[in-house]
Amino acid sequence: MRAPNPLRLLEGRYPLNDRPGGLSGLGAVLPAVDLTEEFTQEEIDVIQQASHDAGGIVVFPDQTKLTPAHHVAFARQLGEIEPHAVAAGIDGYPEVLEIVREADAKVVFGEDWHSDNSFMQQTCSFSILRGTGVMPRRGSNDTLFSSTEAAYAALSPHMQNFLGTLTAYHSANKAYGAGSAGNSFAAMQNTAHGQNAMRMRVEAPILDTDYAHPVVTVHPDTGRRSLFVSPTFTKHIHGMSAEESTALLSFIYSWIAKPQFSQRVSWSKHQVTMWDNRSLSHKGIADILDERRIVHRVSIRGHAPFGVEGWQRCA
Ligand SMILES: O=C(O)CCC(=O)C(=O)O
Ligand SMILES: [Fe+2]
Repeated sequence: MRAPNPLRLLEGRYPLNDRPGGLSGLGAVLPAVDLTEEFTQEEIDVIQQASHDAGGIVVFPDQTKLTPAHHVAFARQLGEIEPHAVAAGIDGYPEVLEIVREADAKVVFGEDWHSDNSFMQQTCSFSILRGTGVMPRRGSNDTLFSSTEAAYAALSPHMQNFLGTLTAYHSANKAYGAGSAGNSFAAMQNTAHGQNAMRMRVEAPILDTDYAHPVVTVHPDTGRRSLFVSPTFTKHIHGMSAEESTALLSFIYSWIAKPQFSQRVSWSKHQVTMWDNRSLSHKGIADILDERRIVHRVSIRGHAPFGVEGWQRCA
């Protein structure tokens, strides 16, 4: 029996990227964590706190022994798993979304900014993305993150107050529905050849329902405020004309995309990256398409996002 010492998980922790002029605090690497272990609640708390301290991005390198079963088991320790509502999981593990990008991919899953599952009523807290043994060379096809908390904090108090009064509709149909380009249901099935393509669920009732969420959300653990809209899933701002909504949303999208709020996460084989969708927006960069890339995602169900009015800290 090892002595209980949750802080052992932080041994050797280092910042993801101490870029001069950038958000040096965004992202931490935890080399001492082996995700095949079963953790105590205290240890899970330490990992979550490390994520909060790093603005929501934690990287676990060299998880060479991690199987889909371990991936699911670790995710379960963080909360209830939310299988993707439109795309089907892999055989034997419906909770695991396999994202295959062929070397000549025409369609890239998650290519534009978004927060995972913002189209659901209970959105996603953490996503845990595992790089498999099939990954392109380091520095290509990275995942780009933006701190929507830093983006909110940098707005003027007038704009912060105004946005805090608004709600916006999020829609799975916008991204995956029949009429949409790029990421659509049909197009996503072309992410890879034949049996490697993403498989869609036979039934996806989420395509028929949009949900309204606050434009400014409050993180239940940290109390930090965030901008919670995205070009992938947000349709329009409640109570505004189309012209007003489009103009305001495009301002927020370009604000969130500013480099000073961002962090680029490069991949190695068997690397796991966990991020907090309540603090960040992200996108898959497809810059050098000459090697295959296979990643597995498991996402944790969060809660219906809290707005600035009347939010409560979760117990
Ligand atoms: O492939 C990537 O880098 C990110 C894709 C994505 O948006 C996701 O896994 O949630
Ligand atoms: Fe995503």
